[in-house]
Amino acid sequence: VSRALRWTAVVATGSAVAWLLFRALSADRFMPPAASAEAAVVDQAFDEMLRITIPIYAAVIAALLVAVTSFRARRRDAGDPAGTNGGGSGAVLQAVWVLASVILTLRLAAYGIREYRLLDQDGAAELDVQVHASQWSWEFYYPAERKYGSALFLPLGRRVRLLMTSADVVHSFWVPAFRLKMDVLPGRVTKLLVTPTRAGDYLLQCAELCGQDHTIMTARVSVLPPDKFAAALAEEF
Ligand SMILES: [Cu+2]
Repeated sequence: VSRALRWTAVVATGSAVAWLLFRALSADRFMPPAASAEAAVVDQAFDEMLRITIPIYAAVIAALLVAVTSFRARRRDAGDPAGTNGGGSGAVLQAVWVLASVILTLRLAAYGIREYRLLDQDGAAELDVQVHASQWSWEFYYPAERKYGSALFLPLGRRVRLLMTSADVVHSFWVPAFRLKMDVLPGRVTKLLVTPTRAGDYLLQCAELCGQDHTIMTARVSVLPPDKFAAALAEEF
């Protein structure tokens, strides 16, 4: 096989793999539209990770396919039946590869740190809501208004702090549209800060296997403009 043909095969295979993965993994394909300030940061990090990792993965797959089909032990290599007598340029390649991996890993870690700070539990909030989880339902309490509810009402554009605890086993508060997930534990209060950016109804789903009815341990999250939020609290409970 000619060298030009081989490189064409590498580029074509790599491009096909990259295209397929980008299509399959783009964030909006398996997540609902982003509805919080936090979600934008998470999606951005996810997209950036795809942009870094997919081309590398595609290049490795393409090179692997070419290597498997092209570099085989030949008759004249009889003294080296395994065909392992390679050239001497490996050291430079390895050094470059290790250095590049370290830089890329640090870059990905920076995103993780940024998201961790985003969930900073000491951040100031404009509203506190208590979240009570139990097998197999959610209950919400608004201490300022002294109101209970089975749906979570949140004011649009306000930074809310959720103070969460469980009456029995470990549950997990997960609102895919907010891209936020936090364990809810018995005997401990976990906190989550969220700033809703889009009015509408969203799904809260328990994300920790917690018994027989775990899959239907859901609740409605309703993001409302501030005036409607006040009205809903007055009415609903
Ligand atoms: Cu649960």
